[in-house]
Parts: sequence; structure tokens; C-alpha cells
Amino acid sequence: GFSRPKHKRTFTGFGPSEIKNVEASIPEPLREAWRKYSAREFTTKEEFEAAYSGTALAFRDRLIIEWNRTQQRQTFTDQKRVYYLSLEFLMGRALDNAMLNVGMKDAAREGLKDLGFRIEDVISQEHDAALGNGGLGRLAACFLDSLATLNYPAWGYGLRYRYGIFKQEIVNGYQMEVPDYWLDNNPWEFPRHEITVDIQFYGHVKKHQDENGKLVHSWEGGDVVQAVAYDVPIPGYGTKTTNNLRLWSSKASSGEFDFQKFNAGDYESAVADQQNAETISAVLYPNDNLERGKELRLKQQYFWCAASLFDIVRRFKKTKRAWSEFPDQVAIQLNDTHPTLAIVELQRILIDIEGLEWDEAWNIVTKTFGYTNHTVLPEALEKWSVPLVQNLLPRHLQIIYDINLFFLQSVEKQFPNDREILARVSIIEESHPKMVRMAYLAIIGSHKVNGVAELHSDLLKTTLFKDFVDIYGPDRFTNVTNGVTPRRWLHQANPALSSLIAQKLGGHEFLTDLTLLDKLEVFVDDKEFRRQWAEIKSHNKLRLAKLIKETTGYTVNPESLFDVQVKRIHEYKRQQLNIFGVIHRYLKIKGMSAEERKKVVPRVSIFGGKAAPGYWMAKTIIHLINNVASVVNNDSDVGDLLKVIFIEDYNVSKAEIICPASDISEHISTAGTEGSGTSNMKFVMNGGLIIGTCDGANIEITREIGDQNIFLFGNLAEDVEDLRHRHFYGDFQLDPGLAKVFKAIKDNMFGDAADFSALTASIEEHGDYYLVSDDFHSYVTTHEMVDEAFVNKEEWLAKSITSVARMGFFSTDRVINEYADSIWNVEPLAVKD
Ligand code: OX2
Repeated sequence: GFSRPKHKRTFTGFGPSEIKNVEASIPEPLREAWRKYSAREFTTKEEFEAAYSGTALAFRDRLIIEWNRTQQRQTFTDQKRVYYLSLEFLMGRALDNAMLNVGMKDAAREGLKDLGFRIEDVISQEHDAALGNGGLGRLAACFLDSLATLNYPAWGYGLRYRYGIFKQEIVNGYQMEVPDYWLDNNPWEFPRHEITVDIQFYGHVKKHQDENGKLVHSWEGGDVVQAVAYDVPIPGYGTKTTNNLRLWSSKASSGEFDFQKFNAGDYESAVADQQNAETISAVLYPNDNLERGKELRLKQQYFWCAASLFDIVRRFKKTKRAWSEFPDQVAIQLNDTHPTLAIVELQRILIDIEGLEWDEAWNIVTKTFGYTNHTVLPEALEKWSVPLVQNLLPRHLQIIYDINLFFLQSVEKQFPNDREILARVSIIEESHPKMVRMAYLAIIGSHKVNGVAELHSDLLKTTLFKDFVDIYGPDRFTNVTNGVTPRRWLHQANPALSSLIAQKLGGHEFLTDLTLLDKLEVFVDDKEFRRQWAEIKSHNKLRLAKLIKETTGYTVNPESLFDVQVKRIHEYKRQQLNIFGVIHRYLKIKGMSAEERKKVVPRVSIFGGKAAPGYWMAKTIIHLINNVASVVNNDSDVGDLLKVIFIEDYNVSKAEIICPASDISEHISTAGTEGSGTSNMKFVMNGGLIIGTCDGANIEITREIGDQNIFLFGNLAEDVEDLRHRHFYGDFQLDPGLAKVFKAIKDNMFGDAADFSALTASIEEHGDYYLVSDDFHSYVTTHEMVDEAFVNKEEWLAKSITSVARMGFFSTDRVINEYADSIWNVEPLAVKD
């Protein structure tokens, strides 16, 4: 085993001293061979880091040039720009993306090879930029890629967190959180110390009359924190357009106050102020689909909205246009309600600072904003307590009250005989304490509101926002079904498949017009094509098997059916349903005769995902998965028939390895709970099939690819409410299959049953809110159909190829064009050299 091919080096974390240690254990006759081998095959961590830095800086230089040109061109033509405000941008790695978008990955590969490096090893040196939790943040990142690729003049605005989403470690089956400090020598950001904005907090409002006798409000006193811009270039694919992502970092304002403190010898308190200021952009809140109303989070939101709005207004004012033209120059999209304060801030700037009349200002505001809702889950809907807002942003609270007053007056006029509607639609919830309902404020302050998949947008109109449809009419509400960028999720993640498709279609044009994939369908019966297709899947499964080996120590057989569920851990996403299904399968195998076992389709159940640190039930689910894994994987009786894997620290770069390697992936949320889902699209685009519920974008995926190519199961969204109601009134029977699973858990088969009692009780005793028991039988039998289908290799391949051919709809290029046409009214800026 000492003759590995020259360029097949994989970095294993070995340094010179480790090599020496290994050397001592090599038998004498082989020592010489080992020395030669290690000298050639191992490179120190420093050398890999240097190779990464060198490559990254070379590409960065190219990007800077196009980035400057793009900005100059956009300023010169002075057409309408889009601003995408998102608290999360889950970017992942940048180098591979830059190489592919610039079209020079092959050149880089050759260059690195000459230096003795494999490009994959160099790429994998990069730390993920993980400024997001899950789908919402990754969607923002895919949008930036499509905006640049389609040449839209667009900026992203976000926060430059010092710590991104935590790193997950699994210790004795439990999730542990480790801080993700990612900023050290990050070549992809450019500090712009000259671009700063002072942001005010607290203080009070003074009313007075100006020289014309007009009543004006001024916000005075309080604290000031400085926002500093950090810019990240966003290259488009196959275009010179390189857009900007501006991330704000907080620091103590360099105003005289601090100097006074320093000079007065109050060093400690000056340092404390500084730390306080820096805290604002220090950490990403690690909750997905959950809002917890923490003051620091509200500070983050205002800090980022105010800095971004100041920047946008400053840019607009340079054009010297009339304020009425603001909405013709600026479209601002709110990624969920997190940036809703931007609505209030723009109104404040226009009336308090620029001196516009309320109505004129409000007309500009509503024409400027669009609001995207991503969820109907009640625990994710943002509400801020009135006393909190009053204290932190006194002037904004006044403006919110005025917005609400004018809104309710108009509703009252429209529905003079309906007293109840006023309480229902009021921005202020009359609770104790009173709460500001951010979604309502976002609707009232925007000209368009959209959901992210058809079912989701329909649910918004018929349930959550029904009253607003009655008030504004149906046209304010629309649907824009999510997508993913095929550059990262097909071309970069699965280069072999991308190149096979390109061979068949005569080029890579499908990467910028994904509907061209439909031309693949004529090859579905082509034997050789099928063989190549299958070979690529095997190769990708091998790549994942290696990752699994390296990270968990478990060996999995790549011939097995790879069954994957990777996403944030959440009860509504139902990883508990999956692991109960795995236990059910395990028990079944244990009860089989040797003859029966021969018919079992070997399977690897792969899980991955983070739980919010305070979400105990989600952490319990992770614990159960890991305990089941250690029982099942060490049961020699079962062997390859079943393996259970939990991949630690699921992130974007791991997703790029996992998505291309699945045979089937699980998108099994309780019907009506998942806004859209986007990994479902990534898996199908890479030739994996889906087991899923009729939820989110699964429904549209089914419509596109055909129901013979997807495994759907479970209750429908329209039946969920009734089932919950019945459970609530005691009408509940635990599914018999699930009862067996619970018995095994209670018999301590997977460790101390007490550890999992809350999980089983949530189903058996507390109403089974997520309908795990109701869907269990359907889930298990559908998995049996998956097994049967997988054995028929040819049929399976036909499903896989047909599905990929029909996925053209799910590119974020289509999504962005829809936003541009129906919400933003912006045009691409043609690129000239
Ligand atoms: C997620 C939704 O849960 C998911 O269904 C959707 O695909 C994604 O957003 C992108 O639209 N936080 N994360 C989401 O919603 C919220 C709130």
C-alpha cells in the first residue's frame, strides 16, 4: 500500500512530528519506503494554508477589478437598484465559486497541480462563511448568485457577525456548541473604514416648532454606536457583473464622549463602552424558525436597518432627484420580518430629517418595500414588546403608533360595522405587555407580500393574513416559489454530473437556463448514458462514505441505499418520525430469519443538522439518533443491512458533498408547516429521489417531475387542523407500529429510557401536535415501496434521470426574474466590456 499516485494527496492533519511518530511504528524493512512516501505525500498544514491563500488572493484580485467596474457602471447608468436586506447570508465557501464563476477553475487546477497540490485539498482549507441558520440564509446567498449572474444592479445588506452559527460537536451522543470564529485572514471581505454611520439608541423625543410653525420631532440623547462597512464581492457566473454584499460591523462611536472618558482617566468604563458597542454585531442568533424577543436582537435589527437605510438614502441623494423618484430608483426587499424597522426608519428619515409631509413620505415608503414571509409557524412570528421598543427606539414607537392609527382609521371606514376586525389587524396586540406585530407592520408598509411556495402563499392568504386580503384585495399578496442556484448546487457540488449533462446537451448553457435540462429526457433509455449516470452516483456515494469514515469512524457500504435527512433539527421537520422509522426497521430485521434477511435492501440512514442551543426537544432527538446509531451499528447481527449515521456540524460545504450522494432524501414535515424547503430541490437536481409529505415546494416538485417519480405519504394540510382538534379532545390512538418502537425505547434498548420520555410523551400524552403517530403507518409502508423500487436499478435510474430533466423550474434565476418583474420593477444592466 505505499504507492499512491502522486497527486492523490489528502491532508489528514499530519505535521512533521506526527509523521515521526507514525514512523516509529513502521517495521524496519519498510522504513525507507515509508520515508520516501511521507516526504512526497504529506504536506504540512501551513503549506496547504499558503496554497489556499495564494489561490484566493489571485482570484480576489480579478474580482476587485470587475467589482469596481460594475459599481462604476451601475452608478453611471443610475437605474433602479435592488437592496436585499437579510439578517442571514449563509454563503459557505467562496473560492470554488469564484473560480467557476470567473471560468478559470481548470487553469487553477493545472497551476496547483504543478505545485504538487490537488485543487480539492486547497479548496477545502477554506472556513465556511456561516452567517445564517438554515434555508432562509441560504436562500439569500443563492439570490445573490442569481442577481449577479443575471446582471441586476443589486446589493445585499447584512451584519458582519464575529461568530457565525456555532460549530456542532457530538460528545457521547449529545450536541455541544463551540463558537465559530471565522474572521481571521478572510480574504473575501474588504473593510471600508471610511464608510461609517452613527446609529442612535435610547434617548427621548422632543417636540418643537420649526421656523414655519410646523410641528417637528427630534430624537435626542441616548447612546451612539458606529456602523463600519465591510464589503464582499459577489461574482456572477459567466458575466463580468460583480455585485456587492455590504456587512455592517459595530464599534464604539469615535465621538468626543469616549475621548472625554479616556482623558478623565475613566479607562475601564471607556473600554466597557467599547465592548458594549462591539457586542451588537458579535453573534448570530442560532435560532431557526423561532423568535425569542431579546433586546440585543432588536438592537441588531435596528443597527443594521438604520445603517443600510442611511447608505441607500445617501446614494440616492447624490443623484439630486426629487424624493418622489425614490421608489423609481430603489427597491428594498425584506427577508422575513427581521428588517421591518427599515420601513419605520425610512418614514422617520423622510418626515423628521428631510421634512416631507406624512402622506407623501408614506407613499414613497410603501412603494419602496416588498416583504417575503417564510413561515406560518406561530413561534417564528416576530413580536416586540412595546416597553422594549419604547425604551430603545422612542421615536420609532411613535411612528409605529401613527402608522397604526392611520391604518385603523381607513379600515374602520372600509368596515364600519365590524368592530372586531380592528383588534385583529392592529399592529399593536392588546396583551400584557402590549406587543408590536412585525408581520402586520411589514404588510402595511409594503406594496407586495409574498410567500415562498404555492401552498405556503395560499395558507397565508386564507389563514394568517386573511383579514389583510379583505382590506387590500388579493393583489397585494403573491407567490414566488423558491429555487436554488444551479451553479453551486449542481455544477460545483457535482462536477461529474454537470459535465455528463453538458456532453449530452452540447455545452454548459443549462447552468444559466436550467429549463434546458428537459433536453436530457430523450436519453432516458440510452443504456450507456444510464451506466454513466449510475457510475457518477456511485462515485458521489463513495465520496460521502469517505467523509462518514473520517468524521464518525463508521464504515458504510456504498452499494446500500443512502437515505438522507439533513436540515435544522425541528419537531415540525420531524426527524423524530425518521428515527422512529429506523428503529421500526431495526426491530423488524432483528425478528427475521436468515432467509428473510437475504431479501432486505441494505440501507444507510444518514442524519445531519443543528438544534438551537435552547431547544431541548430537538437536542433529545439528536441524542436518540446517536444512541440508536451506536446500538444498530455495533450489532453484528444486522451488519450492512442497516447503518445509522449522524454527520456532525452539517453546513454548506458538507451539503455540497451530501446532496449529490443521496439515493433518497427525506422532506417529511407535517403538512402545512414547511414554507418551501430548498434542499428538496438540491437533492432532486442531483439525481436523488424524495420521500416527502404534501408540503411546501414538494407539491410543486411533484407537479414538475410527475407523481410516479416521488414517494409521497401522510395526511394533507387541509386535514391537520381537524386531527389536532380531535387529539386535543382525547381522540388519539398510538399507531401499533409506533407502539412497538416506543416499547423498545422504554425497555432501555437505546440507553436510559428516561432521557427520551419527553419525546415519547409529546406524542402519546400531549396531543401529538406534529401528527407523528397519524403519519407513521403511511411513512413505514412508503419506505417499503422505496426499497422495492431501489432493487429495480433500471427503473430507479429512469426516475432519477427524468426528475433531473424536469427540475428547470427550480433555479433561483427564474425566482429572481419573477421578483424583478412582479415586485421590484427593475431591469438587468446589460454588460459591455
Ligand atoms: C425557512 C423556511 O422554514 C423554509 O421552509 C424555507 O424554504 C426557507 O425559509 C427559505 O424560504 N426561518 N427560516 C425559514 O423561515 C424562517 C422564518
